[in-house]
Amino acid sequence: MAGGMGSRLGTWAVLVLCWTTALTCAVPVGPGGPGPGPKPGKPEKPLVRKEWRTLSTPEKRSYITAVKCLLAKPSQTTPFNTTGTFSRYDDLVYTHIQQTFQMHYTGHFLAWHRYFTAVYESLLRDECGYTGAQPYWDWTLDAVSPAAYVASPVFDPVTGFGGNGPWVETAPDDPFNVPGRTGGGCVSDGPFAGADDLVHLGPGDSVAYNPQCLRRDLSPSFASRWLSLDQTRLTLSQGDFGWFSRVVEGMPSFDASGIHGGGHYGVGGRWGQMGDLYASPCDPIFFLHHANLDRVWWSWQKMDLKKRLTDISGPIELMDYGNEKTGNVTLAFPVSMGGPTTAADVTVGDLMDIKACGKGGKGVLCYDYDRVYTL
Ligand SMILES: [Cu+2]
Repeated sequence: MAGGMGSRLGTWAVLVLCWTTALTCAVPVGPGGPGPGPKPGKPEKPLVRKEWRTLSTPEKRSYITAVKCLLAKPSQTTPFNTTGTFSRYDDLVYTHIQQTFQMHYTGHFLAWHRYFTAVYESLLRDECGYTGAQPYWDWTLDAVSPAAYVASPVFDPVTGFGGNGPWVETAPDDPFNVPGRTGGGCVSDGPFAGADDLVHLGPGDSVAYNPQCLRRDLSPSFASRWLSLDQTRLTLSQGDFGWFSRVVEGMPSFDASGIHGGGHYGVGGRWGQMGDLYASPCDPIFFLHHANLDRVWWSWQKMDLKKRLTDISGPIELMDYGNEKTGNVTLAFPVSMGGPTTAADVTVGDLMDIKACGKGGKGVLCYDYDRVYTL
């Protein structure tokens, strides 16, 4: 596969650079409030998350309508900072950008994104009248071939999120040239096409107001390699959480992407927001991809649930797999979505059980998946 050492070194150089930058970014602490979090006395039944293609056309429409509602509602970030967050949707993107180098390649990567996706789900429901659950994208169904990938119902122009952007040239020695990329320009069909100001933050760690279109750069051969059922099964076959999480996340190299990078670069390629480590939530497909990664984790947990509801490890600091800087994440490790999302601060331990529901007022998450993966 193309990419090789050049992409590895280039990505690493940027990682180190951005890591230094991220250290100067303060993370606002949330006041707690609506969204997921302990809701004493409120009996809850888990929402059941389903695969995108199994939703009815009206269900798909109501989800997209709620996403567009979040994109149109004003940001609540203003009291916390004076950044370029414009929409309520941007509040989540902002949180992701600010914490990028505190929660990727760490032990709490999966827990953090589990909470992030649940907060998004509750914003759609609480603030935009959506009545369903967050859908997921089971990319293993599409990764059977590059042609099947491009034809995914997720990219459908009428009942999905639209597809690719037109081809954008890249220098052949560009270290971020995703192997087999096919687009790069503004998404040209579907519900998010035609808006040159759908995205307001990024690229990279910039939180200045920067109106842009939504771009995609589909990389079908790359996606069919990393999002395959074989790769997913390899991930699920890991015996402990530390290795499971590492195989999900892979390494910052196109030769070792894992299922996480498979979805990001398979959709975002070189130029699309999904390929941007910081600003990737700008593409609404982010949340369907992360819901499925969460489903992979839940599938893995369910294979030995009692044990795996408490199995957590992995570094507190980015890539510190040898624990040379600090120790491992534990169940007591704090997870915050930052002030603007108004979601309560929780711990990793609060995020281990997706069906915690009421639990004497202490349950944070309350959802389930209609189907899980098995080995
Ligand atoms: Cu992320």
